[in-house]
Amino acid sequence: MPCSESASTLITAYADVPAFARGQVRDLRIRWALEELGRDYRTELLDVYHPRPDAYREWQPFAQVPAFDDGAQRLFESGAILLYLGEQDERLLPADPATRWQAITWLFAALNSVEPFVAQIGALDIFHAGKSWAAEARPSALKLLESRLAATQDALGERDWLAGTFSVADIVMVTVLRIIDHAPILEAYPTLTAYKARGEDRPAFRRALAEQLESYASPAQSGE
Ligand SMILES: N[C@@H](CCC(=O)N[C@@H](CS)C(=O)NCC(=O)O)C(=O)O
Repeated sequence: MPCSESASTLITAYADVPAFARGQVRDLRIRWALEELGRDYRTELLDVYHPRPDAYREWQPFAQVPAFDDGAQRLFESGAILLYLGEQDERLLPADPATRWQAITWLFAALNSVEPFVAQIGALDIFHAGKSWAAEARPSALKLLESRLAATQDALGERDWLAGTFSVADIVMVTVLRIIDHAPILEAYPTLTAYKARGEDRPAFRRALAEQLESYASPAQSGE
């Protein structure tokens, strides 16, 4: 397992999270990328239930995870960290300029044109569950999300991966699509469903997910 106490690459994650967040926290993206490379990393585990130490904001201004430090760069934002890792290895970001720019374009599209709509549904369903205004807002939020999912599916077409070959864009898009695992939304998009399953079937993804889940201090509680 690339998780090693002596590794020079450090990422932040949470020591524990509620059940609904397990397998969703964005350190998974960085763990997945590092697993694809077989690169050792260690984790600094923070407390999600209490304000993060003030000093942490000097590294991650929003006091969120993940943050990244390899001794050369201290970074935050999962997309930027993935780009940085991709620059170092064409298994994450293809060398051919046309393919590389497709991957970068889709990385931004996943973060900026799909994730906000997916996150909106996640917030309404999970953080605001049971509130009448959330139930009222959901149909229009769902409609917007569905149009983004349809467009993504059309654009993916027959390809296995967004840029034609696996890249950081797929790490983000697959983890973005996982955010709506709690609801039967993606099943109306068979090509995207198969794409997400292809990503989740990669040994590096499975190792990354196992590492994240194993790092949590307490077993998942039902109803958390
Ligand atoms: N845009 C950031 C989002 C990071 C983010 O949302 N982190 C969440 C966990 S997935 C977090 O730390 N939430 C706790 C908080 O905001 O206090 C990225 O992609 O790195």
